[in-house]
Amino acid sequence: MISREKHDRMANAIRFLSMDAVEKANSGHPGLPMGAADIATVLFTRYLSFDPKNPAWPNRDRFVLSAGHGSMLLYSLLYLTGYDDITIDEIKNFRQLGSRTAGHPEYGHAAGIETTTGPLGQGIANSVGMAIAERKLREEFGSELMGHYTYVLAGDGCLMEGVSQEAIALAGHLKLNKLIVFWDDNNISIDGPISLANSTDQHARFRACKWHTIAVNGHDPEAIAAAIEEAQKSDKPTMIACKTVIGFGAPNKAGTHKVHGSPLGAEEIAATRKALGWEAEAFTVPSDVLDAWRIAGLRSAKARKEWEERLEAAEAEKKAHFIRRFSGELEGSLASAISAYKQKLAETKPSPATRKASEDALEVINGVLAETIGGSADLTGSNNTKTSQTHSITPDDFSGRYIHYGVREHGMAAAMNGMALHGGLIPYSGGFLIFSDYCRPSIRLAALMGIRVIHVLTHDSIGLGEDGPTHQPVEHMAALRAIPNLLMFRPADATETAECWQLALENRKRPSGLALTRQNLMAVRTEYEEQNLCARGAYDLISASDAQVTIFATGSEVEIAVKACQTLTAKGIATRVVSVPCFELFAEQSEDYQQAIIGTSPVKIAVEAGIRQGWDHFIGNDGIFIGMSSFGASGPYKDLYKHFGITPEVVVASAEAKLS
Ligand SMILES: Cc1ncc(C[n+]2csc(CCOP(=O)(O)OP(=O)(O)O)c2C)c(N)n1
Repeated sequence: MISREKHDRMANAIRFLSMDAVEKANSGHPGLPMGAADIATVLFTRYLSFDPKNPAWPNRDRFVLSAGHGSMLLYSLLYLTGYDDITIDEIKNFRQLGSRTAGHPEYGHAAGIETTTGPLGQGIANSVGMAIAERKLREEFGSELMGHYTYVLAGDGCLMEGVSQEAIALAGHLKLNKLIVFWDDNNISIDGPISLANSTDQHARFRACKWHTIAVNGHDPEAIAAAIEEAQKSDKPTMIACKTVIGFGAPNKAGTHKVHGSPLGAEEIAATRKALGWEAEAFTVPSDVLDAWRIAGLRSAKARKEWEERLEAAEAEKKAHFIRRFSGELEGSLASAISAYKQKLAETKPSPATRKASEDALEVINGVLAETIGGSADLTGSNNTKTSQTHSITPDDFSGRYIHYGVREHGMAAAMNGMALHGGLIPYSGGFLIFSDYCRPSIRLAALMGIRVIHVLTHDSIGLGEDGPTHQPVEHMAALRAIPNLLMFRPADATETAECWQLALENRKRPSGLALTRQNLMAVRTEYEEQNLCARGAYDLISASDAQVTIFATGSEVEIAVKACQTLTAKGIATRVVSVPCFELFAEQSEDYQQAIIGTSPVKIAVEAGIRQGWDHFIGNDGIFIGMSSFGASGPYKDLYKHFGITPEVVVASAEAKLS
């Protein structure tokens, strides 16, 4: 039992580390850590099951600081509870180049940072994915190996962001009762009081989404503790509204937006020291307080050890499977299964849409990998993401492997990040490429964090036809290619689709997107190649020595390139075709390889039913680009290709004109 006095001193340690670090950095957000210190102290000293010396323990409780600007709250907690990564020097180096204590918590910088937060709303939406992962893995491996809570601290900002609504609705629907959100209900954001912009009754909102809600004084440790215990017993996810004072303890600035995002200043810090009776110097935590925190950090070591014993005692195959799943390694037999499938494709030479080819590839993949968890934002039949192995998950039955995310692309992408971060699962989703715009903030964070999530993005061009320009991606490939560390694949046929899927799965430290067609495509890869030709990003599909014309193309336009090549070759014009399924992988090849692929043809043409941006790397700024420079239109897709001049005839005519 921690006395009130001890609790206050422990919470004040967070407050002073935070305000002193922000002061030293001359930048940062002291208000939230000071206001939420009591909540965090109760959670970390009494309830959170975690082990700073074994931070990756798969069955630890997850804590997500969704309000990432309050990063000093998390860094203080990690230092105080004894994580090796966050030393007092790291705290002193808050926000400095190369420190682990970046402005906002960054996944991978230090153990204990479960996800990168800062873009408001993302953390709470990630946490829904973490809670889904916990529930799914508990179903799969049993509660002796999986059974933990996911706790979130979210601010007004997180709850105002739209993505939080998608996340909350999904969590309530799925009855994720081990998800517990603390709302730092302090009435303040940057512009001033929340009343400037928001009148939402958050309790009514959460309840409407099938959550349990509780309201407490966020500075009353016993009330917070009682709320957590009540939440743990709930059969629904719980939101605990904690009334707090932002910048608690600062005599002149507490409760105002002045403490949100600026240093308090020496004078106010001195006044706060006086007000809270804190005599220790900056960055010094009194030894009794530090000891109490370190003891709190040891609280769950026994639970972790017992868990390890249970894993050790598990049946050998189950144990090995669990360990592999959390290592992120793929099943060894995947490569041979894909080879066998490619062999079959070479024999049958099918001509499906690549969205259907993706389903067929997934049928193979899902048969080998138990860790894939599919889904779609209400476009299952269009995205072809459901296979015979992936039954639907329902609120009361998590034995399936397929999530009906509802029409919630952003929430889906953020939840997928949470699942990947949790470990044990490889999430893939389905949506339209056009609506990658709705997922973009989460895809960007997946790329920044370096996590494996795979987005199946179908209906990838004007080739979708009649739905028209609102649904036809034009700038999307270029926009997604602009995100560092994201692999964007646009396969040309069934074989390339299988290869791109394999690459997406094998790339453990980055997310992938697969842009796939609605319309059928002819097989362009007709011979079996053991090697994954897409792995180099671009390769010679049709070679020609002394080619006068080289045509580069992706996805559905490879077929157009091949047909144009046939005509040009028949006319005696030596022509090559280069398939370019992935810009990013190509950019990683040796200079020699890149130069050889780009080649020296006097005429270089790129064909992609999107914008030119990015293609000059292949064709030079004097190259010919055949694609889109406007929005699309509604009509049968063949008419659209003609209307926008993306045809073999136009390619041939352009090549001839340039050569003459
Ligand atoms: C998506 C997004 N938009 C804007 C911001 C900039 N921003 C950072 S904190 C903040 C206000 C947050 O208010 P609240 O959650 O109440 O935090 P508190 O003031 O209590 O610290 C804003 C707008 C952001 N980080 N993310």
